[in-house]
Amino acid sequence: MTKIDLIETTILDIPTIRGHVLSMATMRTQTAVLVRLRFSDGSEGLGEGTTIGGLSYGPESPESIVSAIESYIAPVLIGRDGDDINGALNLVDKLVKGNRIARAAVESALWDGLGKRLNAPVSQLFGGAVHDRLPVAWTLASGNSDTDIAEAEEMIETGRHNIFKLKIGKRAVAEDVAHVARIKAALGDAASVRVDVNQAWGLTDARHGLRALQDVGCELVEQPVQARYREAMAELTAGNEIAVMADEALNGPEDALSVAAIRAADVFAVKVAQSGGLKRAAEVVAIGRAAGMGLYGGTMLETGLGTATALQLFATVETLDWGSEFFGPLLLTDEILATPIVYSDFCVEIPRGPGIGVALDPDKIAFYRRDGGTSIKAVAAV
Ligand code: MUC
Ligand code: MG
Repeated sequence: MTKIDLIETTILDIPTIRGHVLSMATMRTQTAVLVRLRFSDGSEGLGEGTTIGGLSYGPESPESIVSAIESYIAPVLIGRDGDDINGALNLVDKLVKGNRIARAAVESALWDGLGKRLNAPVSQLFGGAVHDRLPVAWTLASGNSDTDIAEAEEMIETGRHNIFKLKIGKRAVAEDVAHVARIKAALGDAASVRVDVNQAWGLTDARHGLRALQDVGCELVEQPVQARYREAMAELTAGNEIAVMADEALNGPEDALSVAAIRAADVFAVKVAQSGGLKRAAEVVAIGRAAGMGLYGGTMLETGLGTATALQLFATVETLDWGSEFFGPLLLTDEILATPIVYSDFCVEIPRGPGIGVALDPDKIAFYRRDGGTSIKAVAAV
């Protein structure tokens, strides 16, 4: 048996290349929780648990991710068989409710470890990759229309991105619509323009907003109202041609089923972390496919590590009608991977190699680490 000997968490704070202005917070730093598992045969597994804007995006913070792993997940997994991922997930599901990002980070490290021991990419463990690259969007969120236009034009010219997600919901609806209209008019048919409201609108604002956005050539609206207002999402979905995407409303397969059942969206933004791990994200994908939902690979703006993890899963998904947004590492001022993920021809490449397919740069981890990481060891392994 390959035992789990050690579970270690490390918090990293990495500056962003510019302020990332969202309806609920402006990010100038991204904070990632790295999880390292060491197994009795000397192999290791890496995972990442990352959220956005502290506690402003959702119910977990970097600090709560560390505490859930340190106090509740690590103690029950230490000493267990590292190859028995389903056994570990069932146990953690029983003992830890919510805390999906924390659970996902540990699960990712289990898959990475297993893949490395088997000398197989994680995509192989999920049935095999059907893509070697995925279309990848960029988020325009500088808070200024002219800066956003210049940024988008450069992205198109350099072949990096031609799908843009605009973060709106902070200003009045009419101002936001004018901002989207200006950007769409400037970019024209060279770009797909979409928006993410991050739950900021009430239903009345959303009714006006969706109609107006549709008229200015915006193709999709992500999470216009609060996640819990599923009937409102269903009304907006049924009442407009513009696609409605569920993001914060999708916390795992149970949510996927409820959203699909009342058609509270046209598209699922499937996120590994928000789903509660790779397996649950695969279940969200399966429910979405069965319900005829459009699919999109979503991000929590992870570093290259979490991004590579998600790429391993989404490489196995045949139909990603709306592409992906796995650009997290590009929003950061520095790279923490030994070899960066490759972006070219408006796509992101799926890393090759065993496990998640990437390695960390130890100097960068030492530079960006915040005090307060933890290490839980098996008594026998100390
Ligand atoms: C979100 O709400 O989708 C994804 C891209 C981005 O800029 O922010 C995230 C979060
Ligand atoms: Mg979103």
